[in-house]
Amino acid sequence: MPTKRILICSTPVGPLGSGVGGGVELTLHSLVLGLSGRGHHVEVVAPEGSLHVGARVHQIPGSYQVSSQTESRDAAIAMPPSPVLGAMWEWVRLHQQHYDIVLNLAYDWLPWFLTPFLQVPVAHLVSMASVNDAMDVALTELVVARPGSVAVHSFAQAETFPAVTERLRVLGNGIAVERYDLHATADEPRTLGFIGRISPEKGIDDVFAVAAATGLTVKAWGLMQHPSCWQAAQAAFPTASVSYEGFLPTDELQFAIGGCAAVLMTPKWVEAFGNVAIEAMACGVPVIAYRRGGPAEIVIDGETGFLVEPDDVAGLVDAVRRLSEIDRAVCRQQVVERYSTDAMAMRVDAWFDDLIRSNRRADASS
Ligand code: HBI
Repeated sequence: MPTKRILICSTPVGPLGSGVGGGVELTLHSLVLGLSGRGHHVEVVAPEGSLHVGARVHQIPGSYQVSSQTESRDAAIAMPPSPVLGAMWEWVRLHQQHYDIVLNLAYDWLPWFLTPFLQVPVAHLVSMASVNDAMDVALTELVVARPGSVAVHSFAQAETFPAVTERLRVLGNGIAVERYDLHATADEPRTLGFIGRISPEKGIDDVFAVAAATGLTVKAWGLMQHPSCWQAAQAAFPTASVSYEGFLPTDELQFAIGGCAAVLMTPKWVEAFGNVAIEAMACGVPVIAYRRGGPAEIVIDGETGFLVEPDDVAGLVDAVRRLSEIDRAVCRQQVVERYSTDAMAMRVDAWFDDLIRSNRRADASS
């Protein structure tokens, strides 16, 4: 296939660089790097105020979308006045003839609904597990209208959409491994790490429980999205030594986490993938994670960390005690082989080729 003109549409919950977009920001950066690295021309559409991401960013004004995962399952689809999401897809409609394919990273009803209205092929990389009934219906209708147009990061995530599990392409994810350095040994005294938005679904209370049970200090990095979660965990585990280290951009984060003895992942929801796991492993840091969601497909139990039965805090503590069994260089090697930007871009490019071909067949027969 010749080089492609690719337009990537970002999340409408906030500008790139704000951290509100969570893993999607890292995914977008990685895709810009990996797809450009394959010779394609890549541009981005994102809310105004977005940082430069190594490609031209078309900055669109408008009101941010509410985060889907904070909505209840039965919540109706809501759009704010002058929605940035609507303006972003109006921009796509007006400029679609300049692109071979559009990649949507927004976890939102509008782009899923609009896809059959557009001439340009639209590929959707879904960034979260199922969180809302109306969205699940829209996803099913999209997969029927445009077979092959929807991909996810993990099999566990696909299984949360039971109506279409088998029709979702599983792509994993990728990071710029060269931006991370191997820390061959952990700092002394040993510390544990937690990386993620401080939010109910991330299970920060279990992290406090591990700190209290092991007597180790845990350093926590991420957007303090719900301070009440943090305060409740502090109150529940007053002896736990957990320090909030703030939200760091990728380059600073890798220096901060590299010295950790392990990173804890204690999700209470089905984590679609777990970029944090591959970022930690890229630094040689083993991951101790609940056997739940994406991290369970990334961590090789006993080799790159440990998988623990969900919500089993005692199991997390046992795993901390076994960390000397892990070779930190193996953690990084796994990322180089399976989760680099090149490896992910190759999987995404093959997906685009299939989608462009099937769209051409559909156009020819219509
Ligand atoms: N909510 N409405 C909406 N749209 C998104 O694109 C979105 C979101 N919540 C969280 C989110 N994206 C990302 O932080 C996660 O998918 C990683």
